[in-house]
Amino acid sequence: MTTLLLLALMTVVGGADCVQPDYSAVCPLAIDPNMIQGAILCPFPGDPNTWTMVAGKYNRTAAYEDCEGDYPVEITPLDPNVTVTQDREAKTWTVATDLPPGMHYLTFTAVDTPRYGTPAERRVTVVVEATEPPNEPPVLH
Ligand SMILES: [Ca+2]
Repeated sequence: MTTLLLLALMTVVGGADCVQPDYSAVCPLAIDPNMIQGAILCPFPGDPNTWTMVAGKYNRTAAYEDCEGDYPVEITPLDPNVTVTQDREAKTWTVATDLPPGMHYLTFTAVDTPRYGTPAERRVTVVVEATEPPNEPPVLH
């Protein structure tokens, strides 16, 4: 019940007041704190109850915003095996990578650059645990 209330609160606050969501309070995985930079994001946007996946291709599409309105935002992954594409019109960012079994900490840096003034940077870490896929031996007839 407390978790649901917290999530509802985070959703409302995050959308209305441009506050960075942080799901560290609801993440059930045993996280290595040394691997976390910034806020923790769940692997499947809109589903903070799912933190694991079967190893393989991983895609994640979510929204981004700049609190002041329309400063250009550049999102880059720290891991060179991860790619990020941005749809600047829809203001969404899509992560694509391949995850072997194990814990994964995908860190991203978002920088917005006003025409005048100092660029502002934020880091977030998407946490996900990939499990080995089921594998039965082949069947011969
Ligand atoms: Ca800004």
